Amino acid sequence: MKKLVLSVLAVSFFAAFSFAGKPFPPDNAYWNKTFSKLAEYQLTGQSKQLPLPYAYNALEPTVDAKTMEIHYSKHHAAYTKNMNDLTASTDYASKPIFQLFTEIEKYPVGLKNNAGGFYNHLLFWTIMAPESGQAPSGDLLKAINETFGSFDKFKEVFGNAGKKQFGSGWAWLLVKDDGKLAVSSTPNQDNPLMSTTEVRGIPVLTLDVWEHAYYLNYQNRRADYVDAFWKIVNWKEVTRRYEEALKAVK
Ligand code: MN3
Repeated sequence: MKKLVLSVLAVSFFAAFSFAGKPFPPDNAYWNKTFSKLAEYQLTGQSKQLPLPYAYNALEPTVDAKTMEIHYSKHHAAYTKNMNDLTASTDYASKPIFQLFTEIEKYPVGLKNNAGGFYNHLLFWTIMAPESGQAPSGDLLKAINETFGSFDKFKEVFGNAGKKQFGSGWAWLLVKDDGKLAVSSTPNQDNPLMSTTEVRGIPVLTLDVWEHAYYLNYQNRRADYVDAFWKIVNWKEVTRRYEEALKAVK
């Protein structure tokens, strides 16, 4: 009897959420539909690197020109080429990579690593800009304050996600399916768009904490690199991405 009541409750619970047009918890189909509202949904496994939006030396002294050049022209170029090679002559060559991410366990691990590397760096370049004293404002600042308590507390939480990620990986600020912000970290080239990632959502800010991103200038001092990162965040672009993500999860 107790079991029956629980089942009825469970059915009503899920039915209630399904009626709202969104399965609970959000499934791969939900995420694919949500991602399809983003401009970057047009990216496929055959997409190429976009031009870097600034010169190699534009982020100095936080990121030195040599690091930027190797990072963009060697590391990011290699992920892109490998992704292009892996998807060429497959039936998913022209599928959006965001769609592939929503069911990434179905594909070869090389695709996860290289399509992840392709997209994560593409996003990373856009959310940095030459030092300009920018800071978040408006609805984004309000959401940061509501979620983390203050902007300083957010920087601490995000910074720790990057500093404490063991080995290579990324720190993320993302918009979850409920429109709320969250901070997370992922190993390797994983990201919050992937079905294999625990905290799923639309990333709006990210930081590469692979050694290749900082070793020439900071050597083993990853924490110094993470702390310096705030000087070159392109908050205008993060805000644009935040607004786009909010509309997509609605
Ligand atoms: Mn990198």
